[in-house]
Amino acid sequence: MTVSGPNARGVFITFEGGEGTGKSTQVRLLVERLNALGLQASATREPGGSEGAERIRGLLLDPDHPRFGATAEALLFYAARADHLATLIRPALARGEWIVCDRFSDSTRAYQGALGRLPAATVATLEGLVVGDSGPDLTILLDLPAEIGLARAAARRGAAAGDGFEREPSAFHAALRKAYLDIAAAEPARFAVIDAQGDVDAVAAAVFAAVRSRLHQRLAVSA
Ligand code: Z5A
Repeated sequence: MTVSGPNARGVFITFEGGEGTGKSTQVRLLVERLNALGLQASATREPGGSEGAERIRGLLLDPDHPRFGATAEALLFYAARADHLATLIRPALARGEWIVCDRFSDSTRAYQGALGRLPAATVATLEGLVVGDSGPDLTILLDLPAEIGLARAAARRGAAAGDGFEREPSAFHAALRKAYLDIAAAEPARFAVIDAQGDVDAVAAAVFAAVRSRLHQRLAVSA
């Protein structure tokens, strides 16, 4: 089922949070649940999600290259986002579909803005230019003490080399958690903050409860 009538634009949900907080896992589970309800929903991710953006992802997350500075990173993330929006997100929303995205603009606000010290006004200018009125209807912030997320990500990675973000010290990841909570507190109508310490099923239940509570009119189902 797609969305029709006065709410012809689809629904855009983003997941945010630090490393290893379970975003990819929960994006997949939410899309499966929406599809099971008969809704046309797809998962995507940033950086990436479209062919051009995936190429830029390769530059940004190259384990053999140190991190670019915050300005270069913001421009690259926004170049990728422009392609992702133009080729995948906006067309899907125009068809009335649901898009569930693993990271989006709030990642740039947190990583390049708050942590990279790029002025908030600069990040806001890029966001206005590229995203405009195509921002998310709901953003789920998966909140977890940094050390738990880092341990989960390290266990999954095994012996593989981490990228430049994963090699940041633990103080970086703790500051990132606070930055995300500050961003969410400034926009409580858009954000749902979920405690991600529970097991996968418990977190998935909390995520769906937030979707149902915030988007019940768009869901139009009794789940
Ligand atoms: N970045 C940026 O700086 N600016 C931007 O604008 C954007 C991004 C868009 C992308 O990294 C990097 O780019 C990211 C920010 C930066 N840097 N970092 N760090 P990525 O896409 O490669 O990785 P990530 O976004 O950080 O996600 P992740 O590390 O892959 O983690 P995750 O998606 O949140 O978690 P997961 O893969 O679902 O789960 C991790 C492991 O934990 C896995 O083994 C799961 O099975 C397990 N897991 C999941 N949930 C649970 C629960 N509930 N309990 C126990 N174990 C669990």
